[in-house]
Amino acid sequence: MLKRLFALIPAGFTYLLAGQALADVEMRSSQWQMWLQKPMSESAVLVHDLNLGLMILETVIVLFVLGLMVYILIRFNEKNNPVPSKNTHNTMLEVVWTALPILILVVVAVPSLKALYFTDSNPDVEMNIKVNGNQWYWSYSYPDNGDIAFDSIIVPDGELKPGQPRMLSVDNPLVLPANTKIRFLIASNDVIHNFAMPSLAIKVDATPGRVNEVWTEISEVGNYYAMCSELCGVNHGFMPIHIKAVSKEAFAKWVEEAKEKFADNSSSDYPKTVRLAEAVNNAR
Ligand SMILES: [Cu+2]
Repeated sequence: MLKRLFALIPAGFTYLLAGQALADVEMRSSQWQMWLQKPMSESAVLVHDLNLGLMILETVIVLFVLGLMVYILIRFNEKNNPVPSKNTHNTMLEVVWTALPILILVVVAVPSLKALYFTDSNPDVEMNIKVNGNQWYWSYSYPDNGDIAFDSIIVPDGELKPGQPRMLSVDNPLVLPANTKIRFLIASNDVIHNFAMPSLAIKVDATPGRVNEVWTEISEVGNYYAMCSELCGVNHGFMPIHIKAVSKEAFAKWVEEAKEKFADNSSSDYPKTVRLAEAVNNAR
């Protein structure tokens, strides 16, 4: 009995380590996570650093205001200050408490606008991806790679394979080359959806009738998970986004396979209504 228990220990460690490794490699939230996902693109690093800087600044301001309030409560209460001052104005103080917040906002605006312009568009992109939101799945197409087009539909709970995270896995992930500048052109076929990927600092509305743009350069090969981030109807929670970042060579190989696999899909908004209805019913 004891021997069998001991035999289980290495298996347990392997399980724990595998779980840990999965949490590190797979870009999704982990249990008790208190901070952002690890930034995996230049834009994400910029946004991450901006967030950290702002948090520090905000903490200093909150502590300063709290300190002032505590001081006023103690120093100027009725017991400690029985005869109140009759002063109502102090020009110097008023100038300072108007000018200082303006100055802080100007200081904050500089890195904010820098990050905003950097993440918005990049003239040197190497390839484009069209992203289309649908109720309730995503369609992707590759205009620069033989116009491959396919739908990406959630894997229902009963059909999950080992290693596929629940509610985040899809039948056809968005395969992308890592270390490549990619532009996403994002639109919708019905209502407003939102194409998001926390570890790449992407969150862009997919709006019917207009094309929104964002770019990225994924820094590492791996699986990246997210979900539609705009409440878009009853199955909003069942349209995950799975980006599978691969090496440039593996991507070139995948493109050749995908051209055959998705040969019947004439356009990106080709609706596989029957498959979708099944998937949605099973996921519920
Ligand atoms: Cu949606």
